[in-house]
Amino acid sequence: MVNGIKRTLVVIPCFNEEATIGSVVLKAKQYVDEVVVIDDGSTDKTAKIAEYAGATVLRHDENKGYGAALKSGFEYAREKDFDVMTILDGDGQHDADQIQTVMMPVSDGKADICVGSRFLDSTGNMVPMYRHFGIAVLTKFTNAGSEKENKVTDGQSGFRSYSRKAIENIDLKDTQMGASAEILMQGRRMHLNCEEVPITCSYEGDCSTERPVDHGLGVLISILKYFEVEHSLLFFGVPGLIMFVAGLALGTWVYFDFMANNVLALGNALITVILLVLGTLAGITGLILHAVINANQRR
Ligand SMILES: Nc1nc2c(ncn2[C@@H]2O[C@H](COP(=O)(O)OP(=O)(O)OP(=O)(O)O)[C@@H](O)[C@H]2O)c(=O)[nH]1
Ligand SMILES: [Mg+2]
Repeated sequence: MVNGIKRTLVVIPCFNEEATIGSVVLKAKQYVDEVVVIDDGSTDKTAKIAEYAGATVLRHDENKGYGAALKSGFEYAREKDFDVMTILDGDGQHDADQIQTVMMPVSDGKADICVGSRFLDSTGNMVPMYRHFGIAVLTKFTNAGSEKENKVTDGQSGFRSYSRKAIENIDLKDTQMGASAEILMQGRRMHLNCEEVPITCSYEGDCSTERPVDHGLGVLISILKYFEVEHSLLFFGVPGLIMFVAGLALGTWVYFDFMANNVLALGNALITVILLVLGTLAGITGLILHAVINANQRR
């Protein structure tokens, strides 16, 4: 902050975006103090064009993934002491003229994370049906456990703003496309305020650089991994308890059947043992993970 004015940064993660990056940087420059392009090991002229258009370029020697590019953006914002960081894609799908709209709730101190949503106001948005469905499913998972006011309609949007508090506290682990969900899930744990504003997003000529099914599955696995860590007791404990109770019920049936007919139902007896062992193991795993995570957080 200089003389009470917040210092603003735009970060653009890029992998081979020479066709679009120049115009995105030129537009973005009008709205913030500095534009940084994270060139994620591009093999084309992305870095040269971005520099020429007036961006600071940070290069990864090799392609490390979207999440790794975001992580570099967060690190830069921390190092250079920025108050507000806005991230948008370099492939031209986002309209850089909407930077102010996305930045506003954060600059005004109303939110720590502001998500530009493709689904709040559908005018101008042409999200293909299958993507719409995939994003809705992933957003449902991301929102699980969030308070109502922090739930989002577009958990996969890459157009977002972050406050200084978010910049200082978000510590990304996911190096790939799961990063967008991880940020929201971390934000929830840290009680960061989350808001949404409507944005447009272009799908002309399909700008995606990854196959949508791989993309979706990767994100889902990453959300489940985070959920498993965040809610270890629930994740392991509930299935463990269900298996244990089912084992007990089946075991009781096997016992009474044996007493009545003097024949042991071997198959059911085996299933009983498996259910009891798996249930116990899952329960113990949940308890241990829960204790370790709690101890870590207290530290
Ligand atoms: N796919 C991909 N994108 C990267 C990577 N590193 C940086 N990016 C940039 O991240 C932004 C988003 O990537 P896209 O593949 O367009 O993903 P998306 O826009 O969420 O997906 P679509 O809605 O399918 O277009 C783009 O500006 C990419 O250039 C990477 O390793 N892989
Ligand atoms: Mg894209």
